[in-house]
Amino acid sequence: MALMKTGVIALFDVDGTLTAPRKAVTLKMLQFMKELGKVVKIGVVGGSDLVKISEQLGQTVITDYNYVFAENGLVAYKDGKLIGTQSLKTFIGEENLKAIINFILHYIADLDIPIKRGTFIEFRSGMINVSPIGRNCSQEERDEFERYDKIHNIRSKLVSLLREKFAHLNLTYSIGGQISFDVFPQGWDKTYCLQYLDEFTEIHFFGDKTYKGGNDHEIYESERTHGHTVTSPEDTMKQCTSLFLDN
Ligand code: M1P
Repeated sequence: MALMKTGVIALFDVDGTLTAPRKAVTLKMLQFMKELGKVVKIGVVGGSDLVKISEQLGQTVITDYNYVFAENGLVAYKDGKLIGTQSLKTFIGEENLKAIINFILHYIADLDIPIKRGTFIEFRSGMINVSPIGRNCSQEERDEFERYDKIHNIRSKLVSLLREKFAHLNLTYSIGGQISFDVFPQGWDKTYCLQYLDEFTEIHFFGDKTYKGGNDHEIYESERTHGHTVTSPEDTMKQCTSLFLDN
C-alpha cells in the first residue's frame, strides 16, 4: 500500500489544469485525484467563486479535497469547513467600489461589440469579475467572444484604462478565463492562499497560465512553491504520476 508523504501538498488550478476551460471534470480525473489523495494532501485554487468551482468539480468539492480556495483563497475551506474570507467592499470602501463599478458600466454601455448579454459585473466576496459580453452568454457565444477578443483586445484595453484611472487603489486586473477579468487588491492573487498552508514543507503548484500576466504566474513563481506548468488535464495527470505515484 502507498504511504502518505507527510508535509507535502499538491495544489491545482482549475480551468485548463483539472478541467477544460469552464467545463466539468472528467470521471478519469476524479478517479485520479482519489488515488493521488492517498499519497499526498490535495488542494484546489481557482479564480472563480465556489458556485462555479462546484459546477466544474462537483457539489462535494469542499469535502473531496483537503483544501479548496475559491476566489484565489479569498474564500478558503479546509476539510469541508470555511476557514477564512476576505471582503473587497471592506478593503477599498463603498465609495471607491461604486466609482469603479460606475466607470465600468458606462464604458461597457458605450462599447460596440457584436453581441451583449447580461451580468457585466459579478460582485464576489474578495473581487469583482468584469465581462464585456456579460456572463449570461451561452458556451458558443463565450467561445466566439474569446476569438473576437484575441483580435480586438477588448478586455486588455479596458484593463489599461482602469489601471490608469484607478491607480490610487492599487488593484490587480487578472485575465484568467475566456470572457472576463478579475479585479482585486494587489497581493490578493493566488499566493493569497499560501497563508493557510504553513504546515507544509513542500507545496507543489500545477497551473496552465504560469507565464507573466497569467493568473497562475505569482503562485508559480513564489519561493514557497515548486511550480509546474501543465498544458492540459491529461498533462496534469502525467506529471503528477511521475512526481508522486511512480516509485
Ligand atoms: O478560473 C479562471 C477564470 O474563470 C472564469 O473566467 P471566464 O468566465 O472569463 O472564462 C471566471 O470565473 C474568472 O473569475 C476566473 O478567474
